[in-house]
Amino acid sequence: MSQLTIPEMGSNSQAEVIEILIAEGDNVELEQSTLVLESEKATIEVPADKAGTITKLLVKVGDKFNGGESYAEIDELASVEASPQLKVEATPPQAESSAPVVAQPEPVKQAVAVAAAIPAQPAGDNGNNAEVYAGPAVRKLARELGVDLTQVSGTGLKQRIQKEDVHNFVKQRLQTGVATGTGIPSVAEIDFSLFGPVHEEPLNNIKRATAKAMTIANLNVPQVTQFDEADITDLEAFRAEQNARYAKEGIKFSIVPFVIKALARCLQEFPYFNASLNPQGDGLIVKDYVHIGVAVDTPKGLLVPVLQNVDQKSVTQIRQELQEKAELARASKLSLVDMQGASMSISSLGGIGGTAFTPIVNPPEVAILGLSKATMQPVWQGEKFIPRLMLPLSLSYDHRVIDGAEAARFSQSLVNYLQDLRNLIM
Ligand code: CAO
Repeated sequence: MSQLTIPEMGSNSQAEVIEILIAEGDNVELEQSTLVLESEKATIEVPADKAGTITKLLVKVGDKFNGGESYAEIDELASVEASPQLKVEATPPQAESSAPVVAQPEPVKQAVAVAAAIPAQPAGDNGNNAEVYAGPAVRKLARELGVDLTQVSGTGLKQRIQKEDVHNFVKQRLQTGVATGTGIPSVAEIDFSLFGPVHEEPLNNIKRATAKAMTIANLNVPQVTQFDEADITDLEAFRAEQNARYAKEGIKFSIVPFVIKALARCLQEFPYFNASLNPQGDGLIVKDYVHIGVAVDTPKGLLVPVLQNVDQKSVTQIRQELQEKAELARASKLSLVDMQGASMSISSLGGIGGTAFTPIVNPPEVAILGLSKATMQPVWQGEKFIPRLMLPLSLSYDHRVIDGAEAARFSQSLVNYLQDLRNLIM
């Protein structure tokens, strides 16, 4: 039994296996590409130095080689051994027709010349694409774009697949997707003047930014809304007391500052609500601060100033800050810094009306709380219905980060604090 070996690379740096093009049981020809290695400087295709049937793979993706190591056992059909010739392309990949220009150690430079001179050899992707003719740069591009090379027609010599072929394939797929409704189709353009008089108004900057942010949010975040109700009858009585107490100073508390305070406590209890997905989507950035954004309806559109460190502030301080920030928002005087860094946001439509709604999570936040109008409801108390003031809560959350059960628990915890504010000091 013989072994396939990695040719000497003449370099001190290691190369990592990024693709295995053969499988056990495959018949390989001399010079057929078997592995793709990636070093700091180049992507390298390793040709078979013997022909035969692969009996055992000794390699896996991620393994690192210096050159000279065995990577497969082979039952040889032919005894003629070829001197190993690496096919190398520089990173970033160069055009298929031009030789790479990065500085390479001597043996590799020779191999580049050989690779540029010979026509492309058949090479497969994980054993599935045995008849695909493509160089490493094209394969790399296909991997990055998620293209299955067996579906791409090559326009190069001997149907070799070029980079342009991959780009054209992607372009065509996108167009086909739109035509068949499998992509994101744009809304049909309609000439409304056919139906009656119309006029056009431009969107201001705030509305345009909101439109963009909402599209990004809806396309990226799989969201669910959990509905709940909090009995705020006692909170309302307390609020009325405070309003009477501060009436001379012209200070008035709405429900919102109390909800912000209770929400801050929930964020501490449920840290994944105070988190963001990392850019790779494989981890969470959990925040130790508690900042809450509050959506403010302004004549120019929606703005969301952020109240910082609300966990460390009293309801009185939160009320004061909310009033100031809402005034700044309505006067178009908020700075960008005033609107950044929220842990999560609140959108209150309670002053207007409605029984519930589905607020849209504003990524990278993972949740948003909607408040609707509190109304007197008959609530069953074991023996009879009694009138209670019920506040509707609509909690939208990013289902990639938060499970439904966790959201229900978060919502119930908020209900608990709002029903009895004393829980906040426990
Ligand atoms: N139930 C019943 N009444 C409510 C209430 C609720 N949930 N929320 C507020 N109210 C009452 C207030 O107590 C106040 O009544 P009084 O004048 O009799 O005291 C009145 O409604 C108006 O309140 P407000 O809306 O001016 O003040 P607020 O503190 O409740 O809210 C703010 C502040 C900034 C959140 C609010 O002014 C605002 O802009 N809301 C709109 C937010 C928005 O557009 N959201 C949609 C974004 S898209 O998701």
